[in-house]
Amino acid sequence: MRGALDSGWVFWQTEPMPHRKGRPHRRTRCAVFALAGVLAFHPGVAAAQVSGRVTVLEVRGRVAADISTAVVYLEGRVPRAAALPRAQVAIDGRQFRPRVLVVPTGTTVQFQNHDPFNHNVFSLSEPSAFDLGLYGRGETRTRRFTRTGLVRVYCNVHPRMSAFILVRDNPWYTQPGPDGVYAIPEVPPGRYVLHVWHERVAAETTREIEVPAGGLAGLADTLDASGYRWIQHANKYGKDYESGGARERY
Ligand SMILES: [Cu+2]
Repeated sequence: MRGALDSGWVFWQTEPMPHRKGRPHRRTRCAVFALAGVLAFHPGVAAAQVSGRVTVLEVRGRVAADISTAVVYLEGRVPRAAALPRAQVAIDGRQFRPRVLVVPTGTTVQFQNHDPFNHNVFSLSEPSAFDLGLYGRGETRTRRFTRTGLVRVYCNVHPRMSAFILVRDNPWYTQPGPDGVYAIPEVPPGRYVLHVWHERVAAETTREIEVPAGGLAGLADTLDASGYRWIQHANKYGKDYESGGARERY
């Protein structure tokens, strides 16, 4: 999923240069790193890894099978974003793939319809509400996400279709592996709020962390999804789906 994301961030740092002919000079340096995995920082900016493990528990203490759809992210510093990132969400077999997508602010997401029938992608999530209208096989419609937050994405034709797009204002986020283990690389030292989000847990886990220069390991967070109940969302007009929602065959 993250491999489909083409994005970058720029850190600007102005530092004094040695005086030359009595005039102070300043030069601006920047470091760009891409979220696709190629990471490069200004050598003067120390950064380290933040790692840990997420557990999502279902009823009777059963461990959730889809931990890798959780999102771990750090809130705090906001670097200056560069480039215009793009990401893709495929619509295939009446499902959004990926179902959970994390993108930096400014990302244009392409919703590609691979099904041989129409879909209508929309969201009522403020401040990123949108409606791409009805479009058919082979067509792609796009939406640019400029505000941080969680965007719940649905289809106005198929009530069971849903996706989640988390829009973040910094690059320090990741999704755990199937075992819940995660690592966020290249985190500059400082104070952050660690968030752990999962679609079936109503209250996002948040807590303050202090990242030292050497990084932070062994973080452990357990989310309780045992109280989750599936509820049919409304259509784009805020009404029930005419097809009867849950009765539609999938
Ligand atoms: Cu649809």
